[in-house]
Amino acid sequence: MTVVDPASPNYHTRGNWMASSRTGGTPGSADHFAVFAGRDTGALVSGVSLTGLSDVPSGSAAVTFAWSKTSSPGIVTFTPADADAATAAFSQPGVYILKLTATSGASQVSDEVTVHANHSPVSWLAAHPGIGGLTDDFDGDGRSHLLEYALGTGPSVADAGSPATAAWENGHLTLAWKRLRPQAAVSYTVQVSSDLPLFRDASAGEFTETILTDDGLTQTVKATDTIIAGAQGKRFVRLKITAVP
Ligand SMILES: [Ca+2]
Repeated sequence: MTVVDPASPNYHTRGNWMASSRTGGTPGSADHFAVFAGRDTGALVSGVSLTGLSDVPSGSAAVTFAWSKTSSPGIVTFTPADADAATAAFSQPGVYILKLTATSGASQVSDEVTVHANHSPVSWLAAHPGIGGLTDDFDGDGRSHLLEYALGTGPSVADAGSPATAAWENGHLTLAWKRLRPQAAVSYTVQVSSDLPLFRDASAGEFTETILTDDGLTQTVKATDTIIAGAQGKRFVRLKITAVP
């Protein structure tokens, strides 16, 4: 099959295609000026890469870009603030709404992106001066500072009980815990055992994951065992938390 677009005879040439924000356009020819600030993402406060995209009708004036903040619990530093590709660093954790404005002649368009910025273990320690290092336990509650960071709990307030809650639901074992939103510098792995004390990481698909709550920075997540309890011998479950270098 041969498709010919008389309005754009070079449509088949690499480089003549443009991102389009709507269907029905002509290849190689943007029908209106548009900008995309990128997909919402998790990040560390130390910085995140932003990649803006723009769609510009041929013959338009040169495009300039400007990053700014729409909603922000802290200070945002853009490097540089006048390019579609930039990095943003944050003065504190929080949910930030950033805006990319593109200007071409008298035309101006903008788009927003939401960034969920969390501490890294290092910046978390810096925000809690005097408590020691990641392996210390300042409040003596049995949780190292790495665990306090990963669970979103306070290093100066003794926490009671287990940070992960095991339960029995409709014949399936479940484990629920609070975690930082993805892209924080820590990983959470469900481990299983049928023969204590030996545990192994759960296989892909062995547990299904449900997010119960999400406040923008932390989530409560529940992992449900796909195996029906009683269909095999004993089964134990636990949570492993590891710092991601
Ligand atoms: Ca604590």
